[in-house]
This record gives sequence, structure tokens and C-alpha cells, in this order.
Amino acid sequence: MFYQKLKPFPKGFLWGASTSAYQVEGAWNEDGKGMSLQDLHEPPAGVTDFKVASDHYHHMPEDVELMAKLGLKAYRFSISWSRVMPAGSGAVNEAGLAFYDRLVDELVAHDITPVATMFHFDLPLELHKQGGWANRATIEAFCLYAQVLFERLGDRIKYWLTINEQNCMVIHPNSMYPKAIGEVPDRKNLYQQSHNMFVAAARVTNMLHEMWPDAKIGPAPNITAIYPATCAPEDVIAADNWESIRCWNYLDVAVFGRYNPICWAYLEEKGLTPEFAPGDAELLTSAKPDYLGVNYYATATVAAARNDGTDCAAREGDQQVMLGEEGVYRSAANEHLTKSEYGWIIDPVGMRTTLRRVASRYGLPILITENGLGAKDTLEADGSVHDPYRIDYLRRHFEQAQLALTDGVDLIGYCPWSFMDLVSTHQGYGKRYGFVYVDRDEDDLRTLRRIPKDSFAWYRHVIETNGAEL
Ligand code: BGP
Repeated sequence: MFYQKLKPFPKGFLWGASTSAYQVEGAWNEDGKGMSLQDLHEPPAGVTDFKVASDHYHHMPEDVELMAKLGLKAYRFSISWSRVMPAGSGAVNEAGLAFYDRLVDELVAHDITPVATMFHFDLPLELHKQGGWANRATIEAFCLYAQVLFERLGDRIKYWLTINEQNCMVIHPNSMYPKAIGEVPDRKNLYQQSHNMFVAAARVTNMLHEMWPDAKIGPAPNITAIYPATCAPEDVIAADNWESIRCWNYLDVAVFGRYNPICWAYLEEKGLTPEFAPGDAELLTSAKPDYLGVNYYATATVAAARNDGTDCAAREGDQQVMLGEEGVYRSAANEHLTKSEYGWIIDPVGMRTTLRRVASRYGLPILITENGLGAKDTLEADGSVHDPYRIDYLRRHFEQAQLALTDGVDLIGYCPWSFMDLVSTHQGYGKRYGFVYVDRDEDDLRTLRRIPKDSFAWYRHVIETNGAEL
């Protein structure tokens, strides 16, 4: 459809940027912080771990100052559970909580809306030792942790996100589990973990609504439209299956309080159905998210499975990520799309499609909680960082966001990943996403100086004009 006129980005649009605690904070063992699973990472030689990261813990006021210079309206960050509750449950670490208290104060003082994720891959190690999310005691621990956050920060944080990329923790468990733990739990266990996460998210959603009726809360899964490789009906079914299993199930449970029927049938067929405790079904239906966080990076294209032992293969350019499932679907090439230097598909139009599908299914406001380009940026001798590829990437995605708005999607904000350079989930510090360059590399912490990239000036102008000039 050709529009005569595009809708402008609405007044109050939350132009933001994202980070997560373990990828940006550092100070992994300071001020009483407990260990999380992410602290066990032993990356291969030449790739950094998460111990210092961008040292945001010690640079926080300066970093918020830069957010203000960028003109951010919102900052989406995560709270480290084991910094606030070192054992995951029980005693509160006041010094750790004080960090978030100061961060939120700084943000509010600069008119930046805090958007806080409660759990972003960094499960407290003590909880992991007791069975992690597969143990229902972790649901109780999460509720205690949530209660502390809501009591202590709820007067100033009005946008909460429960769990980051719950679907990725099931499909790609190495997003949460470091190699050091040995074998990752089997899939039956992972789907039970996921079920317990649904229950935990529902409980804290209801808790927030009781404690702070003016606050909003929602999930933040990684959602993407799945394309069929061809218009062969079998490919269409495979795409539909995978979209239901990978994406819709996570939003269906969060919004409708019931499993997606296609996904449930798949779980039955594979012997993966989770156990419901008495009261779970009612609880899930009672919790109503106010908005949906959507992490969007790339669409996937799939074909019907062949079921001949070749359906599953490593993602090109990233051997750690397996795509396809034997007998369910296989990954297919999409000749219409290009890829980043890290092999990630670039598909701005796919983001519009994704947003339209989410809006049509759920009718809730959407906040893009992540989207961005990982690249090897270069610090020039004159101290500048030129990242025209990132500007181009974001511009093309912002254009599609505006088209999605014009299509009728209730898009309330856009938080690119990431505000500043940080440690990638498993590709170290060489893969940078930020508007702000951090002067360090994998092995050498150098000066940790913050240097706005070209994309910083560009994004500032976008925000200043409320997206009228992209
Ligand atoms: C998402 C995660 C983030 C982030 C991003 C980029 O899946 O929520 O934590 O890291 O992807 O991925 P990567 O760091 O692997 O490049």
C-alpha cells in the first residue's frame, strides 16, 4: 500500500537506548554482589569475559550525562538480581540496591524515563545450584526480589520488563548458561524452566499492579516474523509452526494466559510439556501486561523439514547458534536480504511485518526494547569513530517503524541496542553496538574513555526532531 502521508512519531515517543547489567556494569564482585551464571564465563583466548565490561558501575553519572546529551527520553537497562540479592533470595545487599537507586535518581533528574528489566540472562549462581528456574523455589525468590525492587524503586520506575528473551533461553540455552556449567539442561527441563518463568512473570505483574497502579509492566521476548522459503504450502506450514513455537507462544501465555495451541501440540509430540502446579492456569489468565517489549534483530526464513538428519545446522558466521530442528523445520536462505559482518540478517521491512503481526494479535502498545547493528568500529587517530553503516541500519529501521505506526501499530518507543559499547553475549568486545564508543578492547582495558560515535550526533538530531528528520 502506498500512503499519501505518513503518521508522525507521536508526541512523547520514547526515543531510548538499551543495555543489560552484566554486559555493561563490570564490578562483578564488588560491594557485596553475589555471583551470577554470567560470572562463570571463560571465553576462548582473545575474547573478554564480563568482569569489567564497560565499567558502567564506576562511570554511571558520566554515562547518564552522555544519555542526556544524546537527548534520550528513555533508558532501558537491567537490574542485576545477584547485586541486589546476592544469593538470589533472602538478604538484600543494600550497597547493590543503592547503585540502582542512584542510577534511577540520575535518570529522573535528567528527564529520562527509566525502563527496568528485572531479569536479563544473569541468574544468581546460588539459585542455579538449587536447580535454577526448573525449581519452583526460584519463582518465590523472583517474587521476593520483585517486591524489593517495587518497594524501593517503584516510586520512580514506571516501566518494568519482567524477563528478557525468555524464548532465547529455551531455544539457545547458551544465552544463559556458560560452558563452565557443563551440559546444559535437556529440553524438557528448559520448557519447565520457561513455564516457571511464565508463572513468576504473572505473579510479579499482578504484584506491581497492586502496589503501583500507575506503573506498567510487560515481557520482552525476541520476536520476529518467520518467512516461508517458497509459497509451497508445506513451507508455509513450517514457517507458521516455527513462528508459533519460537515467538507466539511467549506472547500468548503472557497476554492470553494460555499456551499457543500449535506450540502445545508440538510440546506434546516431543514429550516436552511442562508440569502445571495447581492454580497456575488461573494465575496465568489473571495477569495482564500493559505493553509488550519486542527485541527485534532479524527475520528467519524456513522451509519444510526433510527429516533426513540434515534439518539442523549452525548459523553461518556464528557456530554457536544452531538453526533448524530435525523433522520440524529447516533454515533457508533468503536472496532478498543482506547480512551484517557477523552473519546476522538485515531486514528493516521484516521489523514492520513483525510489529504489524504483534499489533494484530495482541492489540497492546509496543516498545521496541532492542534492535541494532553489531560491528567492528574503529577509533581513528583523531579520536573520532565513523559508523555510517550503523546510521544507515538504524535509519532504515526507523523508517519502517514510522510505516508501522502509519499501519496502525501502537508503537510507544524505540530503544536501540545499545546505548554504549558493551560485551556481546558470546562474541566479546570486538562486536560493538553502541552510540558511544568505549576505549577498551578484548584484553586491554586502555582508558575506558567514552567517545560519541557519528551515530550519536545523528540519533541526537532524530530525537530533537521527534523523528521528522531521519
Ligand atoms: C539479544 C540480547 C542482548 C544482546 C543482543 C545482541 O539477544 O538480549 O543481551 O547481547 O541480543 O546479541 P549479541 O551480543 O550476541 O551480538
